[in-house]
Amino acid sequence: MRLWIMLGVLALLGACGGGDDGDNTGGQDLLAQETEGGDAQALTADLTGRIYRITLLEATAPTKELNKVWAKAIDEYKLTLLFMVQEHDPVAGTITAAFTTGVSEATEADGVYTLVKMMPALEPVTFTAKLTGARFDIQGEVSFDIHDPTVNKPFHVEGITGFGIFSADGTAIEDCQLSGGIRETQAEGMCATLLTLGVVNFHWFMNLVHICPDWDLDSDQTMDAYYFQGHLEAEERTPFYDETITPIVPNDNVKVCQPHTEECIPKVD
Ligand SMILES: [Ca+2]
Repeated sequence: MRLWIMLGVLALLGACGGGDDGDNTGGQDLLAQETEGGDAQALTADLTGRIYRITLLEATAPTKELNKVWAKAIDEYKLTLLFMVQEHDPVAGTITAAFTTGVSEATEADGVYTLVKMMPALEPVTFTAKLTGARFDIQGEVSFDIHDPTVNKPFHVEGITGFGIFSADGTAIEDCQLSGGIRETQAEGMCATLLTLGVVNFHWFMNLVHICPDWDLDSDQTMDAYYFQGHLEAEERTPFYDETITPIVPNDNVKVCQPHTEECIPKVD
């Protein structure tokens, strides 16, 4: 199960009324959480060089309906998202970290998947975070590229803000809250392989299910991006990490859709 299939399922669920309505307010909800979550535990570990694989990804907007599908893909190592701490400066209270989409090699026996190796599939994006105890706050806004074999290009998530909390021993990220946006123009040229529809233009699909841009990323009073919000957990998997960049093998079937630039029609209740 790939990410875009999951997003497709998400959209379908939303279209069928199975999800919450996602009363989005841009990054305001997250900023409120950031303000409240100040009681970080102590951090006793040096984080430099540690690699974390995301083991839980749960959307809180626009719907929660997809989280079980994500859990399965992560469990099977088909969805590999990685945080890497490149430098931890306990005196300055900062970390320099990187994010990338990776690919995993795993074995399966009786339905149980065992990781063999992980490799980055895209050049990691580096960001800095302020460290308060075991809590890190991403400084400014960052952009991540996420890719898997079911899309024709990485989808670019920008305007990302958020925070997370390491376990005291540094072997896990116990909670991380993130939000960001995907521009409508990115979706217009994106072909995605959806579980029920095959290869379709993602913008066409979003319009089909009346999910319209709900975030004004460039503050020009016109909605231009889809707002996503969620939280994740991660565990350290440093011994299984290979720094060799291993691009995801393109799926030729994903390249056949046409651009779709029609205007989104919001759903009328
Ligand atoms: Ca705008």
